[in-house]
Amino acid sequence: MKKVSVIIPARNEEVTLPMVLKDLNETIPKLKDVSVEVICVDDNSTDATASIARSFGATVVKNQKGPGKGMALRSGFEAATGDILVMMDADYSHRTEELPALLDALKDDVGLVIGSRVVGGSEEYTHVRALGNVFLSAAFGLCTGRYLSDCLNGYKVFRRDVFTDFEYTSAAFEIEVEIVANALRKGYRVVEVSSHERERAGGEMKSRVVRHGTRFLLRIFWEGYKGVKPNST
Ligand SMILES: Nc1nc2c(ncn2[C@@H]2O[C@H](COP(=O)(O)OP(=O)(O)O)[C@@H](O)[C@H]2O)c(=O)[nH]1
Ligand SMILES: [Mg+2]
Repeated sequence: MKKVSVIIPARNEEVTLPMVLKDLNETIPKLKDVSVEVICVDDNSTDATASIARSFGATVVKNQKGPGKGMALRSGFEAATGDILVMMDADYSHRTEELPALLDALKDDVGLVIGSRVVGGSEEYTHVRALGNVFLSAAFGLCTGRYLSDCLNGYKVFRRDVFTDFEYTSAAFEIEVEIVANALRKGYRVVEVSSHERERAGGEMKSRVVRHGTRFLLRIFWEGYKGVKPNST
């Protein structure tokens, strides 16, 4: 039986984390032929994030690497023991009921499944964020030759070796780009399935359009420069 690790990075998410974990605990029994562990990566939260995670039965991992979603995810991936890694946000924007479809799509030579908000829609998008996402996804396609509608979405499912076979360096949100590039380098097929993003249900958004948009773009250039053909690094 395959094991699935669900990794949720969470910094000061006491308002929304209970909703995510409640839904997840309802979805997990419906998943067929897999065992599941849930890992919440806390990051010096000053609120009840860690204790809430424990109260729902999740394992709490402390991110010791430094600030940022990328650092948090890398800490969580290192602690994960599953064959399949799932990453989703703690702000209730990703729907656990979509998880079966994302997991189903990870078959044959598919190594990474991305939930696409371009197909499923987003309540979180402002015009600026929507435009930025289109621009950055196009830039990823131009730099790597693999055109995806929503490579930046934080709802992803991938095979363990997409993480373990590489030395990750992303500190913040740009880890989204690094994961996709490494899946391509493994020679895996990358597919997208429809995903509908809800608006953050409470708490405070951590991403900033200009700062993180710039980091995304630099990372896209860097990954394109390194090349994404199998065995190119
Ligand atoms: N542990 C940890 N989680 C973070 C950090 N920065 C962002 N996150 C988490 O990453 C997820 C996405 O962040 P969010 O503010 O919703 O940005 P969005 O991607 O623009 O929607 C949330 O679950 C955040 O709590 C961080 O520095 N540490
Ligand atoms: Mg969010």
